[in-house]
Amino acid sequence: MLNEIINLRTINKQLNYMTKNIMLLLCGILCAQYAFSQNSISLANSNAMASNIEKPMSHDHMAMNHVSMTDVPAAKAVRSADDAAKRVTTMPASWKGVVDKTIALGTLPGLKFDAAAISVKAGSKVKLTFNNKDVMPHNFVLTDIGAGTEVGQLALKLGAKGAEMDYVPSTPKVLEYTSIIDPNKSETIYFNAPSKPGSYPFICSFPGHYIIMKGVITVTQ
Ligand SMILES: [Cu+2]
Repeated sequence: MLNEIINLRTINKQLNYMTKNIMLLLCGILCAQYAFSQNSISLANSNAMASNIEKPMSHDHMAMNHVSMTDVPAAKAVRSADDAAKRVTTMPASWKGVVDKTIALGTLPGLKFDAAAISVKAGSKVKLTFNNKDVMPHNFVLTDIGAGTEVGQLALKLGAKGAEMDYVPSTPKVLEYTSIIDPNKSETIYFNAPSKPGSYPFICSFPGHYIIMKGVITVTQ
């Protein structure tokens, strides 16, 4: 009997130890992945800057193309026009300065948005400012009805190219998004609320955050 108890205790200890190790390993992989992709971006940027310096005043077409490419942040170069249209950071001219709904969304420590439930009218003109007050980078991704988890999982599958895509997968299930916002930075996006009433989940798609960092925008008639 005593032997069995001792055995059980040993097994329990080993299990605890294994769980801790697996958690540490997972954290390590996520951090390394993020750091790696951040480094590739800054390398790409510095290479682009270097080639710019070589030919600053040239007017041939190749060089002009080259210069205009460097004007586009490396992080956005990977996007299709459709995906880029889901992150509009200047007010559309057709709005003529009129916004129906202004949303200020922030973050809290512990992978949380500071508002879990937001309500907007169908089709209304929304100005959303995402202000990251946390110590970790986060983003805001509005998804189609019921698609929060699916989009979070697709973001995980982006792997090494995730960072340059702001961890936003290319899918119709993503409706609007901000880029990944560093601590104490913010970004404002403009979009028309969905025309179909319903519950539209929003998440942070930074790897793994979607599991708990989420909320819902309720679109009303
Ligand atoms: Cu996050």
